[in-house]
Amino acid sequence: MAGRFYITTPIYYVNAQPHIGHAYTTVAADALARFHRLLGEDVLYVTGTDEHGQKNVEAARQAGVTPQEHVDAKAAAFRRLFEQMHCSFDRFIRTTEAEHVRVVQDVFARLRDSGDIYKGQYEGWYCVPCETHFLEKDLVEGKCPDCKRDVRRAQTEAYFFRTSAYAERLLRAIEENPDLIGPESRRNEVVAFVSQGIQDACISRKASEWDIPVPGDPEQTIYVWFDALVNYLTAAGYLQDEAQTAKWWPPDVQLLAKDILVRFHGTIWPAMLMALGLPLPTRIFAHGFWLSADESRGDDVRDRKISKSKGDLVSPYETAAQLADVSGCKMDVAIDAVRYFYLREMSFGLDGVFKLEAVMQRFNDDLANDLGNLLNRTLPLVERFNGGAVPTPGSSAGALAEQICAAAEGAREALVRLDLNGALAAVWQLVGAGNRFVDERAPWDLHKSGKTEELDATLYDLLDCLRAVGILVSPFMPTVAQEIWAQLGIGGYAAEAAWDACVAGRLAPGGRIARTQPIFPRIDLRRAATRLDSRREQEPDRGKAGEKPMADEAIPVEVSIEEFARLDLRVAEITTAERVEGKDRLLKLTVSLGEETRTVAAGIAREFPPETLVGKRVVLVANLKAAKIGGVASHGMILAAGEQVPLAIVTLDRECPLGTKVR
Ligand code: ME8
Repeated sequence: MAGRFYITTPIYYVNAQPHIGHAYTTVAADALARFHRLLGEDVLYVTGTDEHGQKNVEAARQAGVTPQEHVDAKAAAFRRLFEQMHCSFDRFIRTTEAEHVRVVQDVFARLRDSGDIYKGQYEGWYCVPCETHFLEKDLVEGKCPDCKRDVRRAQTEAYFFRTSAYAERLLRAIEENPDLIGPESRRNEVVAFVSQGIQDACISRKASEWDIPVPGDPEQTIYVWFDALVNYLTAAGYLQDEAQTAKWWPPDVQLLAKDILVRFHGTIWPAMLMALGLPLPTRIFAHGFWLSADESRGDDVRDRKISKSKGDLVSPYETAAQLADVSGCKMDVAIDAVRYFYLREMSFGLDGVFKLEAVMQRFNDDLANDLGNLLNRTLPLVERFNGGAVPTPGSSAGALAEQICAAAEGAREALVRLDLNGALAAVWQLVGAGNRFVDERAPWDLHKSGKTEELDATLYDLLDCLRAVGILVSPFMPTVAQEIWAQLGIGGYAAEAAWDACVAGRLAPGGRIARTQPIFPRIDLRRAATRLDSRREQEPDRGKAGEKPMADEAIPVEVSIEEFARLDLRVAEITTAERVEGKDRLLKLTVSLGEETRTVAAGIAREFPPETLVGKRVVLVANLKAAKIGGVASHGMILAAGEQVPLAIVTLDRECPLGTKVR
């Protein structure tokens, strides 16, 4: 009997906009989940959102909504993105769900009863943005070792989890199960971290309105990380349904990136499970980071990973929209192409660099020239030489049987090892073999010389190969797989086929193909570059950059308060201002929002000499889509009065902290 497969992603903080990094882990998990469904396994694939923590209270206050309204909207944005990215999660878990809150409190109470959680004095350092406590020795040059920001002294009564008691057992478990933590380089980091001696983890803090109360102690709430890690148990039915828990626990694969491996998923998490007497996950795998193109050099990649402040890299959906725009393919196909790019471009486990140009290049090379080409060559041949019907194979068919088996076997082995791009490489070997087969067999010559049986066998083999390719690509590109099957005239769903059907000869003869438009129209890369540039310029910062004033009719007569609230206006200080060569209206400004610094282009150079602007407190539209203006990558817009010509910069009439919301 086929087994079961439980796979998780991290649950994401709702204080960021969902971006490529979140989509990457969730798409990777989706491909693995879909693969295991094809193996006939019962799959539980869980993703979701991490919604407690004081930052949400602050963000909600600034947005003028309740914390619950705030996290509801943010969680919906994550869920929407993952659905748009064709992720077939079985459960979207949110830490504010009542059931989860109860499980967290029960787990806490159990561990306190067993003595694994105790009350003590906490003395150390606290990083507010990371919501993490650190010991003196963990700080890097006196700053937070994770985000490198200032930390503050913290001394308070708190609950501790006895992580230290599990260090030896954890090291033994890692040694005995080399697969437990991967890849190897990351496993070594965990071993080094645990071997140097781990401290007990502080897992509570002074009560706050938005976090989960410590059961029986109104003075304390549970630390967000403890709460978040328990999600994996909640989703498996732990302390809710014994049969469910027995079925799903432990997870087969837990995916995350390297940022949250060593301390959390590699140490506290397995120690918590040991303390609860539960089996450890089979594999915890930390992949690398997506980096933005201009930041890919150097050793320390941590703080250069792609994050919410990085303009057009933020939205995977936008990447797909751009791809659909320049290629003319369907949006669903573009989304699959972005999924393909993510999983093919980056070796699972290493860092990768994101460039839209590279997405377009792969679209042309792998999807249009290889896969699309095989389909687009085969179908017209079947129309021309066999009236659009799947021929009867005859005894000489099966010439691609070995290649089909090799691809299915290679991809299966790779996917079991979590080598997603290795699996795609194996499938593309088959696509390449199919294309070579067309050239070698030259069906047009077989037709000319009247070799009907050979011609039929050739056409059948090609169609049958495409059928198998459809199944093999379906974990990565589910819509494309279905398009391929539809064009081959196969009923049913590629994604619901069986992996075992990836053997030659399973295509029923006699069916009719149904050729439509090419799935992947080739992109003219030169024209695409121009088109993308103009698309970027058309979008934000109209007027102020002085390049494209907004048409009057585009200004709605009325906006609702909700529409207005979508604007994120913030107090900012101009820290540098310089002219842009060759652009007499443009200034390149650096503005500080307190914790964050942005570059902004503003079309105000004629009216406002740069030296008069430095030190001015202004109002920044902080959530304006990033755009390249006159060669400057601009992340926001400062407000100024005046239609075509800026007459005055909007400033503040008294002091207030940088980053304060303007309403
Ligand atoms: O850490 N490249 O949430 P988070 C690749 N709530 N993956 C990236 C990435 C990038 N540039 N940026 C983010 C948290 N990720 C906690 C997790 S789990 C019990 C609690 C992905 O929103 C990657 O999976 O900061 C990373 O581990 C995760 O998002 C961090 O998400």
